[in-house]
Amino acid sequence: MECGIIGLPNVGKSSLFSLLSNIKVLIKNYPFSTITPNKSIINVYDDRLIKLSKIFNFNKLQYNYINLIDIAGIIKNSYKGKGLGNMFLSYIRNTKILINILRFFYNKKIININNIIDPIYEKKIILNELIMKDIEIIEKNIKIKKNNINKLNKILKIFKKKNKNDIIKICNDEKKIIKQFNFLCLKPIFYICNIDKYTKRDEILFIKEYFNKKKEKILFLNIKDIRKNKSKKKIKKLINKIYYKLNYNTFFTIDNKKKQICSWKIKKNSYAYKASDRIHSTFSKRIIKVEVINSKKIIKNKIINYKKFLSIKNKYYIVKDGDILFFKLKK
Ligand SMILES: Nc1nc2c(ncn2[C@@H]2O[C@H](COP(=O)(O)OP(=O)(O)OP(=O)(O)O)[C@@H](O)[C@H]2O)c(=O)[nH]1
Ligand SMILES: [Mg+2]
Repeated sequence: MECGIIGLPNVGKSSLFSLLSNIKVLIKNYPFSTITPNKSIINVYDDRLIKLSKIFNFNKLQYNYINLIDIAGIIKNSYKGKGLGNMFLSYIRNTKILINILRFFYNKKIININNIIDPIYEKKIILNELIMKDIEIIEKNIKIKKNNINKLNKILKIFKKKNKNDIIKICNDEKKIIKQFNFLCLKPIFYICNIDKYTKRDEILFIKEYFNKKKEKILFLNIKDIRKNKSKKKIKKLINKIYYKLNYNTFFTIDNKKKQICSWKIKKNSYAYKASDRIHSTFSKRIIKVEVINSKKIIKNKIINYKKFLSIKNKYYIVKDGDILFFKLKK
């Protein structure tokens, strides 16, 4: 699974999942209503795809998608087995990216296991659980391993200080050693504050500033309200927003024979050879060059015969969002 929704119990994780996936799931006003995770594939609507298909008169379109999993609530000491125990952690380990929902709605009828409304506090609880689980793994390895003990001890010391920037730094320095661990706290997290009509503007600004200072991504959503006034257009927009917050870019490929356009997602700022790997795992070894035109140019000028506008780049070309790529490969 690629993207996990995490957070304290009863904060609206399943509500967001249901909104994005259009699947009915158990949404109840009690903690731990989700036990078995909900999973779904979410199509990422892209109007460039429609516009391109009209210009080229193609009829086969392939949208991008996000593989989403809605995971059980985490509480203090979950890493030791409290609440629903450790189960959720193995699901998190199999994700690449996390959305952490933070409660910022005041409705007193909805059980709040914290008794206070404080997104920063919630963020810290979750991050702490992830770090604690990582610490447990490092300690286990120190016990059973003979190699790299000194380095592992050094890493452990930094993890115990629980400063995420320092953790990221040591992990960058010791890439080779830490690779095997797939640490939970290193997964990119994007935060969603679930607000309601009682959440005040200045509170939102305060939280926004806090996250901005830390260079962390945050979005404020009234999930309940969006669910009530379900507008397809709004939901499509929201999925798009989340897609870009998750640090993806889109590139397109064209198959003239099949009359097909495909969209592909890649991490922002990826090289062309990485993009070619998305199509087939042997491509990155065979790529010689890539021909590029951005879809914006085609759409703006309604260019059907794009061939003379293609620019030739090498395999280290950094793919831009909306690029149409033609990979030239060694036989
Ligand atoms: N007032 C208000 N209630 C909400 C909002 N979002 C969710 N709820 C309510 O909060 C309760 C919990 O919602 P869920 O989506 O099940 O929360 P969850 O995080 O998946 O909970 P667990 O699976 O138990 O961890 C439900 O009664 C929802 O209707 C919101 O934005 N405002
Ligand atoms: Mg749930």
